[in-house]
Amino acid sequence: QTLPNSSETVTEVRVEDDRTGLSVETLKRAFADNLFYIQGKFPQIASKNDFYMALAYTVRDRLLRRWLNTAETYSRNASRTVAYLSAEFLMGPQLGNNLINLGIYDQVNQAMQELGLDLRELLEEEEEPGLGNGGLGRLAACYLDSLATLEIPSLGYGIRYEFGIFDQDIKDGWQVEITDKWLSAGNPWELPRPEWSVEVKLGGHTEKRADEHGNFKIYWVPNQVVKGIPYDTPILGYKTNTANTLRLWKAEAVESFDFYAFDSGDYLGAVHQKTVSENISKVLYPNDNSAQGKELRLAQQIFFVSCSLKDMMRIMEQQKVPLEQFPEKFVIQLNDTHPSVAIPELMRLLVDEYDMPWEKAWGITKQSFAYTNHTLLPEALERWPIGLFGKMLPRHLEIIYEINKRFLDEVRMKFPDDTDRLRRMSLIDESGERYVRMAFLACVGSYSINGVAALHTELLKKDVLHDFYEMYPEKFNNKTNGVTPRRFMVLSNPRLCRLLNSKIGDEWIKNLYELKKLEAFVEDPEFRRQWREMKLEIKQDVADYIKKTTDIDVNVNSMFDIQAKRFHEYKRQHLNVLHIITLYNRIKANPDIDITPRTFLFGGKAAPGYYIAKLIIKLINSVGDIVNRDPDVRDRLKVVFLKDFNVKFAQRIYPSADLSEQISTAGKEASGTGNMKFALNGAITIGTLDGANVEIREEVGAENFFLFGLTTEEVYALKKEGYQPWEYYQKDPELKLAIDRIASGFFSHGDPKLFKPLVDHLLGNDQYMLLADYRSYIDTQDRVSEAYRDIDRWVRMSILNVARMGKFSSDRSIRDYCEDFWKVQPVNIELKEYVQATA
Ligand code: C3B
Repeated sequence: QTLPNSSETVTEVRVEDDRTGLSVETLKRAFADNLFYIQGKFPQIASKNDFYMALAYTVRDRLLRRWLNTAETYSRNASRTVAYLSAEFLMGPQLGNNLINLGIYDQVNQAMQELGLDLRELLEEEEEPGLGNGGLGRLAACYLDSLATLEIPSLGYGIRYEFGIFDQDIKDGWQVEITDKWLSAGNPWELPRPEWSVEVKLGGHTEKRADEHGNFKIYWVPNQVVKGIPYDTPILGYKTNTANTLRLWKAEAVESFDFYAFDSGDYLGAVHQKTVSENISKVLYPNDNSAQGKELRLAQQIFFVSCSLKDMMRIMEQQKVPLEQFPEKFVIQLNDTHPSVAIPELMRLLVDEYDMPWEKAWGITKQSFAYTNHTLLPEALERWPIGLFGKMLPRHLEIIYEINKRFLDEVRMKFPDDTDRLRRMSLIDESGERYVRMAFLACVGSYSINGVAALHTELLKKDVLHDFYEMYPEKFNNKTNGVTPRRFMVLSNPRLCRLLNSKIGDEWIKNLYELKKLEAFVEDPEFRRQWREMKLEIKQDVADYIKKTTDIDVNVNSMFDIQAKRFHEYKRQHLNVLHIITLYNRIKANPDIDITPRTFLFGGKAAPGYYIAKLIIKLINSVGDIVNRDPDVRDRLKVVFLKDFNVKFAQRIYPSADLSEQISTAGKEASGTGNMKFALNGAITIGTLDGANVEIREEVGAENFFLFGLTTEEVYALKKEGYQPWEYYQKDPELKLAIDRIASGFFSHGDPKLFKPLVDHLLGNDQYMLLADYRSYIDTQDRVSEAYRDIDRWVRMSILNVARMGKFSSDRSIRDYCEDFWKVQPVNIELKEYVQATA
C-alpha cells in the first residue's frame, strides 16, 4: 500500500475481515490471532488473563469502526455536545457490557465454548476500573450508557486515577484497605491520545502588568505546570452505531526529567518534580458523602477541569466554531461541586487568555453550565479555606471575588436592605475561618440546578439552597436518578431476561416502561412458578459463591435480606443489625419460636478514616460469628458480610435478593440507586420515605412496598422538640436488650469497650434517629416475615415490582435532561464499509 502524497489522493484500505467479522468461525480465528500477536502466547501456556486480553482485543476491534465513525460524524456536523464533568466514573467491567451492547454475546459465548473456554470465567478475569466511590460515580457510568444508547453526542470527562477505590479485605472482622492496582495487567479498553495533551498551571501569584499595547492586564505566574494526557475509552450504545467517548486525564511532568537535569543540573530535584506532578492523578479519594479539604484534592479538581475545558476549546477550533458560540456547542453538566472550579476557570480562559470583556465572558459562562446536587449532608458540601484556595489558585480566587461582588449587587437589587441575606448567600463564608462555598458558586454560575429525586429537590429548595431558590426559582428542577437496564438486568440477570423475553419480547431493554406488560401474567400460576424457580436458581448460585468464599452454608429457601451500599451512619446498617440481634434474642428466649428463616447479606466499603463506619462492619462480623454458630439458632438465621463490594460483585448479588434494605434516616439519602437495581431484579423494598424510595413506592404501589419510620418533617420536628434516644431505650424492652447485648461485650468476647463508641453514639445523641425508628422497623420486619411465608403472595409482589419499575431507567433520566435543559438532539451514525485514508 502506498501512502497518499497529496490532499487529492485518496487511498481506500479494506478493513480486514478478521477485525470485523461476527461469525463464530471468524471470532475464533481473530481470537487466536490476538492471543499470538498481542499477548505473544501459544494457547498451551496462555494464562486466563491472556485469554481475557485476547478476547478483549477481539471485541475492541469490532467496536472501533463505530467509534471512529461516531467521532467523524460529530466532528463533521459540529454537533451540540453534552460534556459530563465528573471526578468519578464507576464503570465496572467493560467486556461483558460491550458484548451486550454490540449484540454479539451469544456468538462470542459459542466461539469460546468451541475453543474449550468458558466466557463467564473470562468475564470474571477483568480487573474493573473502580474510579468512583459509590452512587455518584456509578450514576455517571449509567448516564454514559444511556447517552450512547439514545445517540446523544456526549463526552465524559474525568481523571484516570492510577489507583481506584481500594480493595476491601476483612481481617478478624475489621476492614483492611488494599491499593487497587487496576492497571497492572494492562487496560485493553483505552487509547492514549498524547497529541491532545494540555498544560495546567498551579500555585504562584498574579501580577498586574502592561501588555505590548500598553493595556494593563493581570498575569498569573504559576510555580508549577503539569501536563494532562487524555486516555479515551469507547462507550457503546445498546444496539446502535453510536460509540461515544469517556476521556480521562493522566497527570505527568511537563518535560521528561532529563530535560530539567540538563537545564539545571539538578537531576534528583527534577525527578522529584516529576513525582509531584504525577501524584495528581495517582489515587481516588475514598470518601463518599464527605468532603476532604486536602490540597491534592483541589489540585485534582482544577487539573481535570482545566484539561477538559481546553479540550472543548480545541474541538471548537478544529470544527471552526467561534468561541462566542461556546454555549451552543457545549452544555457542561457538573456532577456535584467537584468540577465546579470550571466556572472561574472558564472565566479565566475567556478573560485572561482570549481577552474577552468580563460581561461577555460571564454571559457565556452562565449559559454553559448546569449543576447537579447529590447530597444534603453538611459534611459533604465542599468548602475550601481561602488560604489553601488562594495558594493553589490565586487567579481563580480573584475571579471568584469579582463574581461574588457582582452577584451580591444583584442580590441587593432584588432584596434591598436585607444584609443578613447577603451574609447568608455570599460565595465566601465569613462566619469564622473564611471559605469558598462551592455549591453557591455552582448555583450562581449555572443556568440549571437539579436534585436527584423529587423529595431531594424539594428539600434543596426548602432548606440548603433556599435563598438561591428565592433568587433564581427558574433555575431549579428535579431529575430523578435512573439505572441502566443493560448492565443491571441484561448482563447481570440472564435468567430473568430469558423469562421476561419469553413473555413480553425484548423491547423493554430500550423502553423500560414495556415491563408493564408483565402485569398481564401475574395471575398465571405457571408463570409464577417459573418466576419462583428462577429466583431459587439465582439464589443457589449466590449460595455456592458464599460457600466458596466464606465457607458459610446458607439455605436458599430462607429469605435473602440484603443491604449493599457504602457504610455510613445515615444509611443505618446498624439499624439492620439491631433487627438481627432482636430476632436472635427472641430465639434465645424461646428456641422453639416459629420464625421465618433469613439470610442477612451485607456488602460495602467504609471510608478508611471513618471510624464508626468501620466499627459497624466489625459489629456485623462479630454478630455473625455468634449467630451463625449458635446451635439454638438451628441455621434459621445467617449473617454474612461479603467483602469487597464493587460493580462486578453488585451484578452478582442484586438478582438474588428477596428483600432490599433501604433504611436511611428520612431526608438524608438524596436518591439512592441501589434501591432501583434491587427492585428491577424482583426484590421487595423495606424502606423509609427517603430519596427515590418515595417514587419507587408510588410506582409499585404501597401494597408492594414495606414502609416504616419517621417522615422528613417528623424527623425535623422531633429534633426541634429535643430528641431523647434514652427514653426509647428505656421504654422498649426489645430495644433495650438488643443494645445491652452489644454494650455488655456479648459479641466481643466479653469486652464491653469494643463497641462502646457505637453504643455511646446511639444512647447519647443518636444523630440518625435509629432508636426513634426502631419499633416501627421491627414491626414492619415482622410483617415482612409474615408475607414471605405466603410465598405465592410474595412472588406476585416481586413480579409487580419489576413490572412497575419502568420509570427508573437511566434512559428516562437522560431523556428528561435532554428535553428539559440540555436541548440536544440525537445524531444517527452511519457505519461506513471502508476506512478512508487521506493525506
Ligand atoms: C450519592 C447519594 O448519596 C445518593 O443518594 C445518590 O443516589 C447518588 O449520589 C447519585 O445521585 N452521593 C455520592 O455517592 N457521593 C457524594 N459525594 C454525594 C452523593
